[in-house]
Amino acid sequence: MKLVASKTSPYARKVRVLLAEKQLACEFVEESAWNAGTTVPRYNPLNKIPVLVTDDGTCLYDSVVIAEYLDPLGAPSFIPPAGLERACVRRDEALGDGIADAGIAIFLERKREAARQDPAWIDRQRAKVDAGIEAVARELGGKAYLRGDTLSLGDVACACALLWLEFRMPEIAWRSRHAALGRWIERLEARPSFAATRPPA
Ligand SMILES: N[C@@H](CCC(=O)N[C@@H](CS)C(=O)NCC(=O)O)C(=O)O
Repeated sequence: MKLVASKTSPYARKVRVLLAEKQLACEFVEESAWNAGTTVPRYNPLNKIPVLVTDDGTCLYDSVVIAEYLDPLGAPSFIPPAGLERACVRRDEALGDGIADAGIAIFLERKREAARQDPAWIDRQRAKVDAGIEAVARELGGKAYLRGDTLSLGDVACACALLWLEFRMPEIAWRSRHAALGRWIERLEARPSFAATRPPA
């Protein structure tokens, strides 16, 4: 299989961490939907990465669907099999992805020329980012991981989103307000899967 993705996308990093944790062989095809002449629409009509192309040529998007497909392909499992535990992990994943969505909306708005930027839109997205970070901190509490002692897909998604914020919007400085989140993310960053998927400087 191959993964069509950029090295900076938080959604792609979530998938790349899963691939690395499960030691699944996967070719990395570096692409961005924003490149002139991008090939991403060949794989995803929505022109978004990541896309996982299976060995029989099936294109899977988005990252939530890719995670669903990858989880049973190798140990350890990052998604509980059923019930409220599974729903909570998927909810935590949605929280992480939602923080990334709001952060990226701000990042893109700020790329527009200053006179065309909408401060009210930026504030609206920033409120989601801030409330999302607070929710991750609340969910973690004093635990090792969001769901207790076991690393789950929710931790991976939230960590990828928070690390993306640090990479693109360092002024948010969430670590300075949330020491427990800082310790949690340091443990995650020490894992080879996170170390191998750091965005380029
Ligand atoms: N919900 C999607 C989000 C994917 C997404 O927005 N990817 C960004 C890169 S970080 C992208 O390709 N954007 C191109 C665009 O919006 O045109 C997922 O989880 O895969």
